[in-house]
Amino acid sequence: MQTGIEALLQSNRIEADLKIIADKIYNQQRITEADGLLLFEKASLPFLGALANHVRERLHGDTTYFNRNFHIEPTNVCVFSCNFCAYSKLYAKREEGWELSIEQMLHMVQKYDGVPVTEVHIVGGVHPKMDLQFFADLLKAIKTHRPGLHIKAFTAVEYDYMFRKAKVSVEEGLKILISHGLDSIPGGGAEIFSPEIREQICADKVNADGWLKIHETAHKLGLHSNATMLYGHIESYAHRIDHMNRLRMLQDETGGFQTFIPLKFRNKDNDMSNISESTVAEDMKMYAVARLFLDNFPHLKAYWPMLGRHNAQMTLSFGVNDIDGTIDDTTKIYSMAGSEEQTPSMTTEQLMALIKQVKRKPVERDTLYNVVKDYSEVTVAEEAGFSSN
Ligand code: V47
Ligand code: SF4
Repeated sequence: MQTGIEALLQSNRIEADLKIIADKIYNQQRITEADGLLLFEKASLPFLGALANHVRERLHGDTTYFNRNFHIEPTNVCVFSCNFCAYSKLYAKREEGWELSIEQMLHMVQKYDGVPVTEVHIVGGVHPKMDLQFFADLLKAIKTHRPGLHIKAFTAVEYDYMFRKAKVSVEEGLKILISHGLDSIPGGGAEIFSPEIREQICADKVNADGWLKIHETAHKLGLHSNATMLYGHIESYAHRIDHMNRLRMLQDETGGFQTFIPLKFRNKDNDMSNISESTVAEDMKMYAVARLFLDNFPHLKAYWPMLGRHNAQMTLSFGVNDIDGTIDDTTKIYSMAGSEEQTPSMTTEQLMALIKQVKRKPVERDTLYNVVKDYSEVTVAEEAGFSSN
């Protein structure tokens, strides 16, 4: 049993170690995996928030990015059976799901004719009949209709399946899709890389090495991509650090990642509903440690449709500089898993107000973080079209 003196010495040691980590951050030195773990386990939330905010402001000042995008989910039929997924219908039960044709998806794109969206985000289940040719044709149809629309499409899980089925290498498959209009890759499917967790939550889909290889190849072909991590279920802090460390190592090599997006596990209507969701304090800790550990990722995104808009607003004080920006309600993956955002739709003026309320500067970006419009001088009334001009 620990005596009072021993406990005091230990707490002094932890304080000294945390101070060393803080000095590293202020001196722009990389923190180690052990440092990351200590931050998760021992640092207070105000301490983490102050450090993460320091890094955020060094990188981006008050700028908080959002974009105007919409989602297409080609199908929710999936050959895989991730235990956390409330969205997919197994292929065997496909009559309960949806499967969109190229015409139907093109029609969804046409609905945005004249609307100043800059990106379409396409991601869905893994349907055996939707193959490489189908998706190449889809990309081509969208690009032909609207060449300026950035297509961010398909997770590494979808690529792994469609390339294996078409018997092409990752490089060959990506080159085909790029030649048909693919512009960048979203971050989904990463979950938690550690095999001991992956086996329990998503045993049958692409493993960590496969996921990383697809992103590495994409980066070498000149594409940018994002990375996610599904946190707050059965993983430990060490698993989270291991996940982020693998991403940090790949980023050192390629520099192709733009944004890290921690995804909070939601527990409604899935096979992991017995697991409680993380607290808001735990969510803020996650964002702060990610900002401090991933020193080579330019951006940290809070995906508000999943976190809820008010919690997303709070992350802006814990290292986050991007709150995505879905302006429609076409994404179902979170609402079906229990997010409070049942119809995830925010207008530009709502996004702007959310960001300005916490004294940050709203900036609309395109997918590659080029500035589309700086909203710092625009009032909410003007954006809503109520100005006298
Ligand atoms: O990989 C599925 C997650 C991801 C649940 O790159 C869940 O800009 C929480 O990756 N609770 C797909 N999360 C979505 C995704 C994404 C979203 C927004 C932006 C970007 C980007 C990427 O959704 C899956 C999985 O990790 N997910 N079920 C759930 N119950
Ligand atoms: Fe399929 Fe993706 Fe759901 Fe897993 S998370 S079952 S791969 S749709």
